[in-house]
Amino acid sequence: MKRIVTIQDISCVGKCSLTVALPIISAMGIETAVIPTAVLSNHTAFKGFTFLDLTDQINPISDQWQKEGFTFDAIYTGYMGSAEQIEIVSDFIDRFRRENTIVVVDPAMADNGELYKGFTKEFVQSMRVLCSKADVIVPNLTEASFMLDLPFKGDDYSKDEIHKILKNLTSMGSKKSVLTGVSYDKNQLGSAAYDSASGRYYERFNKWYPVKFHGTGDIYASAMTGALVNGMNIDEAIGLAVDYTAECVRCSIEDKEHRWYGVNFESAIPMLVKRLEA
Ligand code: PXL
Repeated sequence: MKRIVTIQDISCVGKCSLTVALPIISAMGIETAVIPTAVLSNHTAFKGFTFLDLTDQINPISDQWQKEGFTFDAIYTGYMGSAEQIEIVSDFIDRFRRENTIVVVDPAMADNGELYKGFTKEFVQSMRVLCSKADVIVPNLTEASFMLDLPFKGDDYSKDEIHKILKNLTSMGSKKSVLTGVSYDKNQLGSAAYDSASGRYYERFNKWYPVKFHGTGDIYASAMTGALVNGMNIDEAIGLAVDYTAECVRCSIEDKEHRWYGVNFESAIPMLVKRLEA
């Protein structure tokens, strides 16, 4: 069985980061090891939250894992609590990366044109350095704009602009870049990717639902990472992640009692599993 380690916070309520990565990647038939970078009562889009930083646990866990000889087919990082934590996670990648390890970095730090609570320009700079180590990075358009120092233009991007952004993202050092939240018309939403080795671009779309939900970026990145580890190429992986994320949104809209803070990713798991069997 393939094994992924995912390194991100655990928001105890909120359906994001580890509480979606763990079930989604497990459902895809992949063992999922975790390093929680922080424990929050709930994610930071709520008015209040508690935050226990676990930075000082990362190196002891890594030392113990090296003694045990654990290896990983992929290292997938998400929300980080601080620049110091990013440096330690960067060392983790150096210690555990082997020839075929897929390193996926989701620079989860911003959405809708704004940085999440507590993040600064200096943090963005640290995230650029972490992204330079990745095989694949998965920013949304807000995160890409912060990392490339570009104005965020909402839904108003042409295909040429998206291609330029994707290419410039790989100039920071990753082999491939994936952009989420891409739309060229009001009926379709999806993502686009660039492979710097081949110079090829890819894009996949699904229905555009006129609602914004929290946590879709983490769901997308988890499904895409699982798909890559299951042997899909980047085109297939972004296609599966787009379709699964759209299905999560559809299920949430259908559920009249859906909670505002996350999507009904659970109801869409059968679709994800079926697609892997196909
Ligand atoms: O979904 C990204 C995310 C992850 N973790 C925490 C967050 C957020 C977004 O707000 O607050 C703690």
